[in-house]
Amino acid sequence: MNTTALLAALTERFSALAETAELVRASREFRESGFTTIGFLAPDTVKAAVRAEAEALITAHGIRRELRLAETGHTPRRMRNTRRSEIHRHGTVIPALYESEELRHAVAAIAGEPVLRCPYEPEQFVITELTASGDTHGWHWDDYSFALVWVLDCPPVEEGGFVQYVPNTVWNKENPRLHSQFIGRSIISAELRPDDLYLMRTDTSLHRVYPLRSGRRLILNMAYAAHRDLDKTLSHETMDTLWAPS
Ligand SMILES: O=C(O)CCC(=O)C(=O)O
Ligand SMILES: [Fe+2]
Repeated sequence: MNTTALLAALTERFSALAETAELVRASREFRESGFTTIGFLAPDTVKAAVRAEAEALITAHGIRRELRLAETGHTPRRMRNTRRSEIHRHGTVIPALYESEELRHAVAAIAGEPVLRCPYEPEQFVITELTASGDTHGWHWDDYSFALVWVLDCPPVEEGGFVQYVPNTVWNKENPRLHSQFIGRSIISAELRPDDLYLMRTDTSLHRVYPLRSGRRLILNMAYAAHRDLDKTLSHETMDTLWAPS
């Protein structure tokens, strides 16, 4: 299927979704907890095309990262990534989906507010692969309000790779006080399966991927902004460090 046909399949799915119980449930869950799984948002044809492109890109342009980031309390990143610039240069489906206004409108219906393209290009989308025991995307917040994550491959929950989050927390980059965020708050864990999508309020949810014990995990993260993000002066240290060419 070419990109135009894939976008048409998405449009068809979105028009069938309006006001369905699934959409209403997801929207309520997202507003209550800052997280919801929304695998119903895309048809299998679109998911298969995203997976095929992500697999090809991570194989050809994946870079291994092993570092700790001071801005998030020295939490680890152990992963392989393909950055936005490579995806944009060598991909077709993923950049076209990111540009899709209809996709943003569908996400906005769940978020309950307008969903905008991320104004800082390097943060718009990234492919992340965890392959080795101990691989993780450690505790952090993101700069922008929303992440739409396409789960392309994921081991069973007993092997790790599920997502954990603590909603309604605030990121102070100069002094993240990571451990203090957990005191008196609950960590919520969500099981993910291949072909899931999830939406997270990533600027105010401290989140991580539970370290892998075995197996493999592959995701595409599409980041989106809210209007409030455009008024903030955001710095981009974690992303600049994380996605720097090496
Ligand atoms: O891999 C995931 O599920 C989360 C990814 C993430 O938090 C990020 O890319 O900022
Ligand atoms: Fe994140």
